[in-house]
Amino acid sequence: MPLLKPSIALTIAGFDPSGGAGVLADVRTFTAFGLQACAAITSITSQDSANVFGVVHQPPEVVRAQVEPLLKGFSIACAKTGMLPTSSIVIEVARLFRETDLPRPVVDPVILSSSGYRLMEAAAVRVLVNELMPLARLVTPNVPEAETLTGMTITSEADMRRAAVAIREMGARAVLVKGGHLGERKAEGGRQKAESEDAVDVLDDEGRVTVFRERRISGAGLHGSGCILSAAIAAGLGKGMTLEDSIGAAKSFVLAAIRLQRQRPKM
Ligand code: PXL
Repeated sequence: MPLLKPSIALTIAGFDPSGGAGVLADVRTFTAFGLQACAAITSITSQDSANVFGVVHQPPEVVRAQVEPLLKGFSIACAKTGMLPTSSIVIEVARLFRETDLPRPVVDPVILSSSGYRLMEAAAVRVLVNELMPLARLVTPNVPEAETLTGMTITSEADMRRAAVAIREMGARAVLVKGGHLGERKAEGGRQKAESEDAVDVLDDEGRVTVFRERRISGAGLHGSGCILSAAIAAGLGKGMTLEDSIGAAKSFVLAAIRLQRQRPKM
């Protein structure tokens, strides 16, 4: 019987040597979903699972040079972008998606590391909005990223819905605002206790809104969970699943990763 050719998934993202985030997390996720993984690196970071110590961003032509041979040799079923640190890299990556038959990517707008290190230049955020967002199948900001993108303050599920609409109006076809950070803020503030028990993500897909609600795992913050989620969503799309089902499966996968991590000794 002929072997089925695996579908190929592409990530364009940063390199985190600890493996928690960035291309290593993406490749692991693609592989877990049964896809063959390809990766192009935008920045080499130096970090452990708690802190970022430094970054060396790649020139845009080096990013392009990594992707171009893949376009010739492979048929890519799905793609995601992660850390795109400079305006010139965002412009180059947008050109790649605009000018080739790469599938519309899942764009994870990585701005800050969980420890607060800036992973994207301020000017590059506007370029991402103008150049890459309109090409995306889905944009996946967490609450602080959605606040940066919109200039809004987000403190409730209603705010998340409004932010999703605002980001769609900037040109994104679909937006998933991830509410994990909202729960943390509320839990810290001790207000609205009942709502803080739930982790809420809001999907606005061309105006169709779906709310994903789960019990919040306190202190769940898994380094790289945003990377894993966006890679898993891209993987679902690459396997022909709907966006909604891809997000549902991706969320289950991230939850399993959080539970697994809790059983592991700290690095
Ligand atoms: O989790 C965001 C993220 C994405 N990509 C890379 C990172 C991080 C966080 O540290 O290092 C490469």
